Amino acid sequence: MSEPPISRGFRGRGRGGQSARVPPGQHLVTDFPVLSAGPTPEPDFDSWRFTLEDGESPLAEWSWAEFNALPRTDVTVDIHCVTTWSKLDTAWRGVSIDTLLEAAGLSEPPGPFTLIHCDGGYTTNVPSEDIVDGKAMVATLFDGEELHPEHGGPARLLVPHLYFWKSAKWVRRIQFLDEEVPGFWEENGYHIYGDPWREQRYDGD
Ligand SMILES: Nc1nc2c(c(=O)[nH]1)N[C@H]1C(S)=C(S)[C@@H](COP(=O)(O)O)O[C@H]1N2
Ligand SMILES: [Mo]
Repeated sequence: MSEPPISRGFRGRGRGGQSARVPPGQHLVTDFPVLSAGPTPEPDFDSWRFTLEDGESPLAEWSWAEFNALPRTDVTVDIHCVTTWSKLDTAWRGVSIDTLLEAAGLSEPPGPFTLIHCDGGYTTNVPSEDIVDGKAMVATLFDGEELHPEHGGPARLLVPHLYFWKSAKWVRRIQFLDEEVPGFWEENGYHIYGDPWREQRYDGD
C-alpha cells in the first residue's frame, strides 16, 4: 500500500497512525474549508461581550479586554466536519470553559445542558460535561494568528471531539439549562449529540 499524499504530521505517530485518527466516513483535507450558514459578522471589539447565563440569569460578562486578560490554553487537535472532511493537528489558543467557570466563581456548570449563542443568531446545543475538564475552549487564535473572521473570529467555541458544527463561530453566550434545547442544525435534522466516532450525523443515527 502506498503512503497517502499527506504529510505525516509533527507528532510522528508512524505508519497507520493517521488513518486510525480518521472517523468512519471521513476523509482528510489539508486546506481549511469555510462553512457558514449565513454572512460573516464584522468584528466589533468595542461592543463585543462574552456572557455566561444560568437559564435567564446572567452569571458573568467579559468585555474583549477583560476576556483577553484571562489565562490562555493551547491545544492541538483533530477536527471533523459532518460534510465528511477531517483535518489533523489543528493548533488553537483560547480560554478553556473551565477557566471561564472558575473566573465566574463556579466550581461546576450550573446545569447539565448548554445552548451556545452566536453573533448572527446561530445556536448549537452541547451537554455541559462535554465542554468541561479540558474538552472545550473559546478559541481566539488559530495556528498562532488571530482567528480569521470567516473561521469565527474574534472568538469561536472549539469542541473538537464532536462534529465541527458544534464549534460555534462568533460565539457570544453560553446558556446553561436544565433541559436539552436543540440548536440550529439539531433542529434541522442533524444529530442531537454528534459524535464522529459513532457517525452520529443525522437525527436517528
Ligand atoms: N455561528 C456559526 N457557527 C458555525 C457555523 C455557522 O454557520 N455559524 N457552521 C458550523 C459548521 S457546519 C461547521 S463545519 C464549522 C465550520 O467552521 P469553519 O468555517 O471554520 O471551517 O463551523 C460551525 N460553526
Ligand atoms: Mo459542518
